[in-house]
Amino acid sequence: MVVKKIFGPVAAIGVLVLALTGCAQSGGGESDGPKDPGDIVVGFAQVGAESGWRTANTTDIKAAFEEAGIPLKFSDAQQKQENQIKAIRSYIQQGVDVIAFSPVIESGWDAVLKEAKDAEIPVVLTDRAVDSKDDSLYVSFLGSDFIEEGKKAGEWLVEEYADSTDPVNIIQLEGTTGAAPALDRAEGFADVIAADEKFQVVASQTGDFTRAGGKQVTEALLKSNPDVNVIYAHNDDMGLGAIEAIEAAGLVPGTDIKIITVDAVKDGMQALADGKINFIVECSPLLGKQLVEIVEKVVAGEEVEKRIITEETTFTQEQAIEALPDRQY
Ligand code: GYE
Repeated sequence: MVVKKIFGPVAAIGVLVLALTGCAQSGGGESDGPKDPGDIVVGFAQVGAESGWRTANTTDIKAAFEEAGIPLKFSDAQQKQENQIKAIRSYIQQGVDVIAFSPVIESGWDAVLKEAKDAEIPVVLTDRAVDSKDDSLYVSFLGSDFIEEGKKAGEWLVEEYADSTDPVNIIQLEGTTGAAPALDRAEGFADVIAADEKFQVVASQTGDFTRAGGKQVTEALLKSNPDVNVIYAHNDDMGLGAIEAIEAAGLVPGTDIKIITVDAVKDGMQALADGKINFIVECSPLLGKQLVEIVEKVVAGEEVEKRIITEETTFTQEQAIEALPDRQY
């Protein structure tokens, strides 16, 4: 296997190109000449519409393909793996040139990815990873480093409570069970807070990345853990749901209970600016342009980077106030 380092195109949000492995399969395989954008067909199997992040991601991907003049077949799996598998199988049957998808959970993809490989249809993973051992089942994986995001959340917390020796009781609102961002954001956070035993995750439950889920879980967990100091939510939407539950319990979010979230979508940033959230780790949903670039290269038979990591930052209240007017999503 050839492994070369390459420093590739820097799109709006910037990319860190880690490594380039092997040669991409070329799609379809009927003609040798370069394809017109209008003749390329891409099938995209989206997770769902569970969060502000997801809505921004869908809008960005659709807009990027429209701008590139590449027809996009789009399906929404409503957060169900079986629906995504069905959509991918139908794209295989239709003989699309490239399949892209954001796997709802990490496991269980080998069979359908093998079917795509056998049909010589290259697959691009966007946003979330699969746990397949065989990385020849996909040509590229474009998205964030979720472990790093969890670490950034933990680092802020350690810093925030640096001068205190009292216990810090934390409720964790997990993303969709088995999803890469839920597993990795929990792992990165746990690694960092393990440095000091005053940090205790007293309860951790899934809110499925939705606002309603975050609210419902927080309502229940506040009753069993009245002495909670911090809520760490794996995305803004669950944090926003938690705010509603905290206020309904007669407490002040951001003051009585500190809140850390991940994403930095507009509603989250507004709550941070308003002091209801205390810290947000950014996760960019703007993957459309880079996905188009990958598709164009793959179809042209060019090599593509195997892993492209999105560059991200973090926001405090002051930084959110400053960034909000120009925030795209
Ligand atoms: O953080 C969350 C969404 O996979 C990075 O999914 C994505 C996550 C995002 O529902 O809001």
